[in-house]
Formats: sequence, structure tokens, C-alpha cells
Amino acid sequence: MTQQPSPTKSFLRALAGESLPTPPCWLMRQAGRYLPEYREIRSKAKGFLDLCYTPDWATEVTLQPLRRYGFDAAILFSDILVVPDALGQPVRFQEGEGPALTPVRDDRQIAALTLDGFQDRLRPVFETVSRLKTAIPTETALIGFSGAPWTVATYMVEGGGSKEFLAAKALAYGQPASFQRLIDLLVEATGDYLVTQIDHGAEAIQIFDSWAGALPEDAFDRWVIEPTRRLVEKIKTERPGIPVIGFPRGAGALYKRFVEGTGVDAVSLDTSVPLDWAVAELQPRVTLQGNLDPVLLVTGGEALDRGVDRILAACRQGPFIFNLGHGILQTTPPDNVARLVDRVRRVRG
Ligand code: 1CP
Repeated sequence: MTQQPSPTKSFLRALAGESLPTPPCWLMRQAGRYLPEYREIRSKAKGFLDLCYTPDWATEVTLQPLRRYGFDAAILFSDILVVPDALGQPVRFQEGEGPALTPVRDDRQIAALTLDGFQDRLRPVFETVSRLKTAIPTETALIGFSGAPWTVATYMVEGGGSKEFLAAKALAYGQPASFQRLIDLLVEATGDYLVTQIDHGAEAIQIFDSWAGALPEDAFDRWVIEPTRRLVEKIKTERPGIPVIGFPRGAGALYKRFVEGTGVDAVSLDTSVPLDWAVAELQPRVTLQGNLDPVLLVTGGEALDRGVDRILAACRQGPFIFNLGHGILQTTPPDNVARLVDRVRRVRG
């Protein structure tokens, strides 16, 4: 094993297990429609994926929130659905309606997906990572990301967003061998995708499993924990020293099994996770990240201050990164984000 140098960026120090007097801070979906400068660039792009696949634009929108707020980490601007798009299942984003894909629901449709040309189609995303590596401030860390296989599979099987996941669960429960082939393909594609992001300059990885909370515990083990464990193992083996943050949103008490079973370095807590529990059960093993209710960031004022203070008081004795419990909402006033960052930075030893 080669010895990894100790990190100097505060975000990476927290991921390495240090408890810092002022926790590092970034916010999920920190780039996006709540910022007028984002909406301006977005209006130039034909579709949302054109924005993701145009390095000039994707680099610019990644940098926008850093200029305003000086976050401790930048997250590559892209989307979890570029993976199915690059596997040959084209993704369209209709205005105001979310993503749309032609569903894959049987062996023949799954077999038509292909890794041929996969990395080539994602070249613009890797180019964005390379540019960001030199464009971000030296004290800011660069996060690469992907969706977790389960969450990405739900979009592929449903053909878009879903509330009940009837089609995805029907395949997972009723034809597990077919669903396993889809998950295996996603593990392979996503693993290559993340390693290549690291090779272009990503210093940490976050794996978004937004719909992890939809599964009962045996299915959670098989479709959430096991694929994520394989991704973490690949990163740890092939690119040692790169920390991985898992986000099994809605997992509840299964957060504990997720931490023990996947080997992640950190977990992002959704808004509903009780912090005393997380500090007692999870923080001894991993860095915590989270978990302000994004609606408090829309609300602002003293409710926001109290929400921030509650989280800091609960979590900052151990390794911790301040974040939201889910992505920033479109209606968030940009001034409230400045207020949040000031509040987090006010606390000292
Ligand atoms: O301008 C627009 O209208 C597009 C809105 C938008 C944005 C800003 C989408 C469409 N994706 C993104 C960027 C994005 N998505 C990032 C960029 C980095 C950042 O955080 O600033 C990231 C990390 C994601 C991840 C993502 N995409 C997730 C996981 C996290 C989460 O929010 O749960 C999911 C589920 C998606 C799918 C997706 N992308 C976009 C939409 C509308 C959706 C569907 C969401 C749903 O089904 O509810």
C-alpha cells in the first residue's frame, strides 16, 4: 500500500476523519435555477443535457455558486442520467416535466444497452472535470459524482421519475435475474465513469441513491448496499485515497447497515435522520454530512439560523461536513444561502 499524503483542503480533511472547529460547507444542487446567472446560461442551451455536455457552460455553472459563496467544495455540473444516455438509452428533459426515457423492461431491451462508446460519449463531462481542476480556488475541493445503480435503474425501467416505482420493483422482485443484469451493467459503467472522473481531477466521489428509501430491507441489501459496495471497492482498489460519500436517501435505520456494508468514508444524511442517533451510531465509523431541511433555506430568517445551530451543536464534535438533507429548491432566495454560509463559518472551537 502506498502512503497517502495528508490532505490540506478542509473538505478532504473532514472526509479523512478530522473534526474541524469550523466544518466545511457545500450544498447539494448548489448550481441551479435559484441563481439568475444559472438561468441565463440555461436559456442558451437547447436541452438540459446540452448544458451538461458543453464544457464551457458546465464549467461556468459549476463555478457560479463558488464565486458567490466560497463553498469548500465544488461539485461537477452534470446529471446522474448521463449514464443511461451514454449506454444508448437517450434521455430528454422536457421543460417543467423532468426526465423522459424509453423504458427498458425485459432482457432484450437490457441487452440492447451497450458499453461500446460509453466513455467516448462522456468525454465532454471528463473535459469539464479537467477544466474545473485548474479553475477552482486552491482551497476548494472538487467532487465527482454518479447516481447509484438502484436509483439510476428506477429511471431506466420507469422511463422517468416515479412515486411508487411499480415497474422497477416489478422487475426487481419478479425477474431478479434480469434486474441483476441491469444492475451489473450499471455497476460496470458507473465504476468506469467514476474512475475516469478521478483521473481527470475529481478529489472525492459522491454516490446519489435518492430512492434508496423505497426498498424493504432484503431488497435494500441486494440492490442498494451490494452494488454500492462493489463501486466503493473498485475505487478503493484502483484509486486508493479517494474518499467516497454515500447518500442512501430515506434509508432510516438502514443507514447503519449501509455504512457497515458498503465501506463508504462518509454518509450524507437526509433531513429526517435524528442527529443524536447518527452521532452515536454512524459518526464513530464515518464522517457525517447534512442535513438541513432545504425548505428552511427557502424560509430564511431566524428559523434558518435555529436550524443551522441545531445541526452544528449536534454534529461538530466529530468529523462533519455541513450540507442540506436534499438539493436546494428552485424558490430559494440567494441571500438566504449567504446567511447560511455566514452562520456556519461563525462557529469556532
Ligand atoms: O435547469 C434545469 O431545469 C435542470 C434541473 C437540474 C439540475 C440543476 C437537473 C434535472 N439536474 C441538475 C443538476 C444535478 N443533478 C447535479 C449537479 C450538481 C449540483 O449539485 O449542483 C446533481 C448532483 C444532480 C443529481 C441528480 N439528478 C439526482 C440525485 C440527487 C437528487 O436530487 O435526488 C437525481 C435524482 C437527478 C435526476 C434529475 N435531474 C434533473 C431532474 C428534474 C431530475 C429528476 C428528479 C426527480 O425525479 O424528482
